[in-house]
Amino acid sequence: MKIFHAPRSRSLRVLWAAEELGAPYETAAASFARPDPEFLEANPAGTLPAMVDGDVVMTESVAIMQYLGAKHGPTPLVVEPGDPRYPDYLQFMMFGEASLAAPLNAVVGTKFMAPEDQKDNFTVNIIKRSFHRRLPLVERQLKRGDYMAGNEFTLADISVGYALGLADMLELGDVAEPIKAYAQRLTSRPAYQRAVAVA
Ligand SMILES: N[C@@H](CCC(=O)N[C@@H](CS)C(=O)NCC(=O)O)C(=O)O
Repeated sequence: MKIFHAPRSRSLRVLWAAEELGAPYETAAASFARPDPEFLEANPAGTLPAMVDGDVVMTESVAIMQYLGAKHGPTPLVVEPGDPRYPDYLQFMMFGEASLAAPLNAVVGTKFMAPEDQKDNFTVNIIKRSFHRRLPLVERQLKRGDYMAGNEFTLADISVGYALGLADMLELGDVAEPIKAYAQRLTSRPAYQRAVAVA
């Protein structure tokens, strides 16, 4: 399996999941600013990640994690339908990208590419506020267990954990103590440490 990767991009989710699952992979350095032909063939949209596994080509980080979980399972990292934790697992798997990380792309673009006098703008400020308004859902979940789907770490935590790390990198502001402690639990995992060290 080849993963097109750039440090700190959403391909980190895929590397992290692969490390947790013990799934073998190789990486190819990729840039969405200057995509090379091999990367564009795997993902004509030029977004990261892209994953090629034989005839399988996928480009959505959360979907790739689920593909890996199914391929390398059964594993406690995946919660199956029928398990009482399944609705939370499903919800936070999606929430991490759709509600938390996806809107932050506009913040990333503005922070790194906007002219100085356009960095502080109405849209970006709304997105930052709305990120913080969504965090109470994470906080409520942490009152129910140590992770998003109960007391065991699952792939849903990689989905949410990546978004929390992205917000931190963008200096979006302080989060509540339980969320800080949760993020710390996630980033201290050996599999995360191995994934984040990949260049
Ligand atoms: N929903 C996609 C989002 C992919 C995405 O936006 N990736 C970023 C890097 S973290 C990117 O390639 N941005 C450049 C662009 O949108 O052109 C996923 O979760 O994989």
